Amino acid sequence: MSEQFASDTEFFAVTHSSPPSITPASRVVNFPDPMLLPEPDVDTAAARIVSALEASGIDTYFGLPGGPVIPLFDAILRSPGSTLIESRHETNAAFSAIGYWRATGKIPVVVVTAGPGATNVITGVVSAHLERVPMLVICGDVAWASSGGRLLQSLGREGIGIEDMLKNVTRATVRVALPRSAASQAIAALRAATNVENPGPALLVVPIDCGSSPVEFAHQVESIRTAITSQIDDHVVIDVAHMLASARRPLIVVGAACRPHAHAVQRMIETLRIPFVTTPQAKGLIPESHPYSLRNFGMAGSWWARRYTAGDVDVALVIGTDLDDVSVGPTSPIGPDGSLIHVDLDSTVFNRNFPTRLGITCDLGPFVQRLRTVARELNLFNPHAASVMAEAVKGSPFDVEDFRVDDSPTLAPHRVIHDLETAAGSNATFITDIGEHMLFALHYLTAEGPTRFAIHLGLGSMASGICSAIGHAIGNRNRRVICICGDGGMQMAGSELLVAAKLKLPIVYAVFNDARYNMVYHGYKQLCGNEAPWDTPWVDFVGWAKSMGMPGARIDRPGQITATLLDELTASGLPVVLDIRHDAAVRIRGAGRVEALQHMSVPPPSSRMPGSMPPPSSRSPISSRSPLSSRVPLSSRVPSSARHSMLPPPPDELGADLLCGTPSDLGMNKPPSVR
Ligand SMILES: Cc1ncc(C[n+]2csc(CCOP(=O)(O)OP(=O)(O)O)c2C)c(N)n1
Ligand SMILES: [Mg+2]
Repeated sequence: MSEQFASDTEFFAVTHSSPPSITPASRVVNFPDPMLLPEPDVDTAAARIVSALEASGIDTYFGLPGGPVIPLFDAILRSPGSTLIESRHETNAAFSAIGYWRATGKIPVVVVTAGPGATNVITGVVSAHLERVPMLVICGDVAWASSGGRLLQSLGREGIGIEDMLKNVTRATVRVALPRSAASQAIAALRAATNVENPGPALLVVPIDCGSSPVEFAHQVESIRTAITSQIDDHVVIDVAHMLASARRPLIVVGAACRPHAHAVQRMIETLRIPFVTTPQAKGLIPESHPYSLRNFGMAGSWWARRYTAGDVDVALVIGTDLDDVSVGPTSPIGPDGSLIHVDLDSTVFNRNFPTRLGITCDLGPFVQRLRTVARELNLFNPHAASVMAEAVKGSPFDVEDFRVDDSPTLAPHRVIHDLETAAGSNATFITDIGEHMLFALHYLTAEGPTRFAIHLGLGSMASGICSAIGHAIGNRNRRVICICGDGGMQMAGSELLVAAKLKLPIVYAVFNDARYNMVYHGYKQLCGNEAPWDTPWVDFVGWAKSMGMPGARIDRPGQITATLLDELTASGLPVVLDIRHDAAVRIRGAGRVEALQHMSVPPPSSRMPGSMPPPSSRSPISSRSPLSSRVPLSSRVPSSARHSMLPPPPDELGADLLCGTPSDLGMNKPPSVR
């Protein structure tokens, strides 16, 4: 068992004879005793693993078979409670698994074979790691124990060394060494993946000789997880409530880690009466039509968010995001002399791209609930924020205000988004892939709840959305799933549509077809002043869909995508491909990937240099588990000279795109057309 797991001290193992001394709390997860499980038909170690996982709530496996992993696939196929989704590529399996988890909250298992199966899955595992998606990754392996010779596809130390390869991106790496311990080890890996403080992928390697061995005896172990008790220091919460209530221009930044607590965050915002933005990955977490919503911040951020943050926010409460470049975009969530309060379970996100005035390490749900309660009890709310916000939202939040009625014959991408949104109906979930098309989805879609929008910007890998859409559709068959993607992504992962067809998932794939890597095209032109086509011949995606037995339609006019069209196309229950010939020259001003890369291509400002940070005593994050040692007023803890905004660029570059915009556009109600 890996060191990572061995050092994990929050789990307690007790025998049946000694009842647990720990009081189970609401977050306690019980893992089964492998010995108490019903005997599977074939009691190989692999079958015991599958039985143990089934008893832990695992019902869906994503993967691709191969020789060394065959005992596991056999066990899954024989298990009545387990469903196997066979993907066309291992990383796509992991992306689909991420989507399944997002749609259901159920832990997925990804099963791959030794050698290329394991190396292929890595991108998807990294994505799950960065998005903190709990996931068990099972790799079959050759019979390494009999080694000393040379074996094709060996994942062991003398071969590929998969444990070393994945150690940075997994919560545990566990190799089954004894058939009788296999089920316990699988549960150990699952436990590490579902660690509530740091969820993510965990690796279980099952060599074929272990997996196929009969198991007559297994250890009797019962595990009980202790609850996390996030003891929030009330003095901290009261300080935060006062700061927000008395701020001149306050802001709440809602990140993706707030997803399980969306309702509590909304109620806290309503009590404090403070405008909020969501990061791209949190888009829709609180309905974007909410009266305090400035819509999404960061990449392709709304003009409401950009206008509001252009005015030097003096107190920002940032919850559940690392404030990376795509979460923030061209305007800073905090003004030069403002106070940034950062709340996260992971304290390593504090004081990175922006100086943190106060870092609070805690469970987000209890924190926002406590903040709301304190604000209500003390009757604290911000009386000015609504009028400050009213100024920022006088103009349109959209880059092209009248995008819904843009009848340009060349078919503007923003018009496509409107047509899709209207045709899809209020029950749809939109998932976007990675590329220029995602900027239009982020900017122009209005997401009305936490299940209405998904983007996988942890890694930002092409194909992530295309495959995640499959997991979403498996997880909730009552929702219409629309995937916005590019022709490049489709060429990379389009074969996964065969999986959706096999499962009869009527996902609508809206392919923004421009016969090129449009995001790279614009980026190269903007960064290097040069043009390269990065193109492919025009692919006829309707014909391509037809060749795989799926319906499709060519879209080249505004208003062509309607509810009737989508109903007709999805009537067969198969996935549908829309080949959308849009105008690839249309951009959203500023706030894109290209602008972020431009800012990264120059040395960081001097304030970012070592030595310019605030002294450690004044910038140490405060853990909710270690009460504040001093009661120094928060406003005096960080010298104002040290509270520069480090990223993004200075206000004079606000939202300006070299090609199509200037800061003076900021105050305009109707930004000029970008064409
Ligand atoms: C796996 C992977 N390879 C490369 C990239 C870099 N990249 C980002 S967007 C993009 C172009 C995507 O093209 P397409 O799917 O056609 O979308 P478009 O930008 O044209 O809308 C590329 C190559 C990436 N993000 N992921
Ligand atoms: Mg393209």
